[in-house]
Amino acid sequence: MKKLHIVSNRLPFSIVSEDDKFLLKPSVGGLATGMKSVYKDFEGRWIGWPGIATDSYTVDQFKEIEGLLDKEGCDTVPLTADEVHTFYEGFCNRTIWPLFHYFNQYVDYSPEFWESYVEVNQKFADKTLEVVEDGDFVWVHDYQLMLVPGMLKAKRPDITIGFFLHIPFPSYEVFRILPWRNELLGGLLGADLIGFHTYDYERHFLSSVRRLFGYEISFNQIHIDERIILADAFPMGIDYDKFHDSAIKTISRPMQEKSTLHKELEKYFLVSPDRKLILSIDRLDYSKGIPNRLRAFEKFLEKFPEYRTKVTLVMLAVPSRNSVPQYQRLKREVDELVGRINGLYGTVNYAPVWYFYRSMPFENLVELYSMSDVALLTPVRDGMNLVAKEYVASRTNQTGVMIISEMTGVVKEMGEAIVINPNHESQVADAIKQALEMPIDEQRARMSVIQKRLKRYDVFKWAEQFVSSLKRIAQIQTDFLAK
Ligand code: GDG
Repeated sequence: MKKLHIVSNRLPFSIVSEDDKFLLKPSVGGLATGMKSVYKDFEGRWIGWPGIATDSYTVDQFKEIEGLLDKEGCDTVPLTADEVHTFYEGFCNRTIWPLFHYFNQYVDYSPEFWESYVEVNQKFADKTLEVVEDGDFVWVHDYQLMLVPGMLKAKRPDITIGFFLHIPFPSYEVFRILPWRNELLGGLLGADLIGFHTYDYERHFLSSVRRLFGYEISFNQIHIDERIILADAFPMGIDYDKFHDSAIKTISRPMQEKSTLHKELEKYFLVSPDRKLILSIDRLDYSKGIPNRLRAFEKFLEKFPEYRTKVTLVMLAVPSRNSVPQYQRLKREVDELVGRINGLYGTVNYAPVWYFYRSMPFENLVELYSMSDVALLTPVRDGMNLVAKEYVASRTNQTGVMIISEMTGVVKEMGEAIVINPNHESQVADAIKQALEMPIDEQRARMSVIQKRLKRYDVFKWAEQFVSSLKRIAQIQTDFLAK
């Protein structure tokens, strides 16, 4: 049987140590959920980094960790602390991430970051080559591993390789800025199927291929000598039922069994029945547009004073990439803005912004989703934005209003939401008012349409469709060579 292997920067487990023993904690993220449904069915392996630097452990300890992962079907790519710094924090998060999110001014062009990216990608490719057998399928994920498809194809032209990019692919005028643009593109073209969240990203990618390499492209197929490569859009979904069912459970739980957060939220509404909550959840990342969101909320309170003391913005910002200077600066900026707004409009029993700088357990996340009247998501760039989909899935009575940035991938599936330009403060302020005043019938009409769409195309469907396209391209390739 042909197997399907997954290659991603992180394995779907994190390592925890308890009483001198190591334990594996399964990840609950969207990728882990979607891939589990795929790689178990195809008896493949998952190749990736376990999230810890080898230098922090003894050889025996690391062997023990590898052994535990092996039992779970995972093959470990070990990285040293230095590699984590130059590859992951370096080229991935200080070069590709800002460039692909249109933050040109943040891009670090250090050649040592690039060299490390090549070396580490080679490590991932080598580990994968140890695992693959004749005719197998390999699915490589995301911007950390863009060279891996090319490295695999060079050694094993017989395997079928898929690649999925979770972040935007920028327009050619931005992509061309990168000194190593040809190498990255060449790496991607080692894949037989290249997937993006949206058709726009696919179009940007094809335009870069055409302009940098001049290959023949017909519709979404690239022809290179004897090879046919397919580019396509696969908007990633979520585990819809998991969010929906958890929200139902959360709401129907008796008061004494509710979490502290839930009780606090209920108290907030008790003070005055016309109080409203606006929710925002993201990693603390400059692409997520958190400062502009806060400024727009401040504008809203300034423009519509009747809402002061009645509306609270609950803002969960999950710590992320703290070692990168731009993230440290962003943290200071957000702290300052929250302080300013609360200082200006707060009263003894009212804080305009509830700011949590931490991550929360899944249960609390669902409580926030299901108890907030409005979701306000204003990324200045975002490949997809799964939070938006999770909010929708958690609205069990179909009320709630989504305000979503036009710069996200998810907006393409949310035409019924209130769509805003995240840089237009007064437009966002007006959108908040519109959302808060939207009649219940209209909320339900809009929400139920989005819900149906997201339920139909969930993360399992997404994975299934990618894999069936991968099989299809393998067949097209075989037929083409047989002609
Ligand atoms: C990248 C792309 C693309 C957040 N806070 C907590 C928590 N989360 C979970 C959410 C959601 C996930 O993290 C965030 O996903 P996003 O899609 O919103 O954003 P990125 O992390 O930037 O993801 C993005 C995605 O890849 C998939 O392709 O959509 O565009 O940038 O699932 O629920 N989970 C828990 N506690 C938290 O505090 N448990």
